[in-house]
Amino acid sequence: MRSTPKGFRLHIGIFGRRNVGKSSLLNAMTRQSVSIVSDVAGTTTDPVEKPMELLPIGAVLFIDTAGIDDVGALGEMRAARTRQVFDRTDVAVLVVAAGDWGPFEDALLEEFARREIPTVVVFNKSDLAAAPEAIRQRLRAGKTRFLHSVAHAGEGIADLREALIRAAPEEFINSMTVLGDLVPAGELAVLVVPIDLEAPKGRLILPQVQAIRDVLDVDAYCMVVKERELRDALDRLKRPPAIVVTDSQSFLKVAGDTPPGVPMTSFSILFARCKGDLNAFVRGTTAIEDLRPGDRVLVAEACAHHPIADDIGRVKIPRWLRQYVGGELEFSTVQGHDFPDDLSPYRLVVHCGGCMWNRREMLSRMLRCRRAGVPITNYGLTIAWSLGIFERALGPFPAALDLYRRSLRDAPSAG
Ligand SMILES: Nc1nc2c(ncn2[C@@H]2O[C@H](COP(=O)(O)OP(=O)(O)OP(=O)(O)O)[C@@H](O)[C@H]2O)c(=O)[nH]1
Ligand code: SF4
Ligand SMILES: [Mg+2]
Repeated sequence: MRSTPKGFRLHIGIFGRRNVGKSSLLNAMTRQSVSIVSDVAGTTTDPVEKPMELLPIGAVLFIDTAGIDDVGALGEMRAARTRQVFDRTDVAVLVVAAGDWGPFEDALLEEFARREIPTVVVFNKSDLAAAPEAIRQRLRAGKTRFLHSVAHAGEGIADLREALIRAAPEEFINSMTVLGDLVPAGELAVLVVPIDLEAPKGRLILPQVQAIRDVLDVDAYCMVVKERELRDALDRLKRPPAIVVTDSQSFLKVAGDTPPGVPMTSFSILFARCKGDLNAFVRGTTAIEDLRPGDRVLVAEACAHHPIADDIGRVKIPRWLRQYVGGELEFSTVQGHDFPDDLSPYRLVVHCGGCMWNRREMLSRMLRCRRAGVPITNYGLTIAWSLGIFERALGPFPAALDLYRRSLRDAPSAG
C-alpha cells in the first residue's frame, strides 16, 4: 500500500475533558484498539497518533489527546502537550459526555473559532443523556456541526465520518502541489540531489521523493543528478529544462552551472511555498539585512533528524549568517513541536522546510512569529540570501520576486 507522508495528511485532533470517551471514539473510527480506554480519568497522557484512509478525503491523521480539564503540575504538563496539538489541527473534534456542556467547552470552541479550525462537536455517552436543547440551538446558530454517539457501541460513527468529510478544508481536497504547477506536461525538471554524508543510506529524502511524484502526476518527467554531473547532464539536453531544483547546500555551484535563462530554486523554497506562505517568508528573509553582531537567532527544525558534524541548521546556516553579518551571532536550536512561548529575545527565526508537517502547523508558527513581531524565514531562502542568489532562487515565483523587488524600492536608502 502506498503510504502518504504525514505532512500531507489531514490532521484531526480529538479534544475534550477527561473520561468523555475521546479514545473510545478514535478506536471506533479506526475499528482498532489504538488508544487505551478506561474509566480512570486521565488515561491518555500524551497525544496518540493514528493514520488512516478516510474516503473521499484520503489520508488523515487522528490525534487523540489527553483530557485538558486536568489540575496540578502534571495536569498542566498534559494540558500544555494537548495545546501544542492545536497548532497542527486541521479539523477539531470536541467530545462532550452525556450533554454536560459548560464554560470549558465554550472556551475550547472559542479557541478553535479564533484559529479558524473547523470543529465537529460530538455528544458522546448519549445513552446516558443527550445534549440539552439550548446548547443544540446555540450550536445551530453558530453553524457548528454536532452529532450524538455511543462510542463503545459504534453508534454515531458514520455520522462523525460524514461530518469530518464536510468539515475538511477545501485545500485538502485540492491539495497544493510541491512542483507540479511549475513544470508543464511533457517538459523536464532537473533535480539536483547531493549524495554526501548527510544523505540517508540507500534512499532519497522525503522532499525529493515528493517532488518526483508531483512531476509524474502532471505528466512531466524528471532527471535526477548529483551536483557534480549537472553541467554535463544539461549539455546533453536538446532543449533546456523547465526548472532546476537543488538541495540548498549546493545552491552556489548549481546556480553557476545552470544557464541564466533556466529557472532555478531549491527544495526548501518549494516547501516554503507548499507548507507555509512563501511571500511571508520572503518578507522575513529581508530582515537578515537588519541583523547586527550580538543578535540572537532561533533555528527551528520540525523533526529530529540526526545532527552530524557539518549539519545545515547547526553549522552551515550559522556560518553563512555570521559571514554575512560580519560578526558573532547567538544561535539557539529547537526541534519538533517545541517552540519557545516567548520569542522576544530573537531577532530572527530560521525554519526548516517542514516537509514532515502539515501546512497548518507551519502557518500557526508563522502567525505566532508575526504576533510577536519576529521575522521568520526558511533554510533555503536564508542560504540563497547569504550567498547572494536570492533573486535567482525566486525566479520561478514571480509574485514573490515582485514582492521582494518592491520591498527594495520601498526600503529607506542606506546612508
Ligand atoms: N456509557 C458510555 N460509556 C462510554 C461511552 N464511550 C466511552 N465510554 C466509557 O467511558 C470511559 C472513558 O473512555 P475513554 O475513551 O478512555 O475516555 P477519554 O476521553 O479518552 O479519557 P482520558 O484519556 O482519560 O481523557 C470508559 O470506561 C469507556 O468505556 C459511551 O458512549 N457511553
Ligand atoms: S528537519 Fe524539517 S525539512 Fe528536515 S526532514 Fe525534518 S521536517 Fe523535513
Ligand atoms: Mg483517552
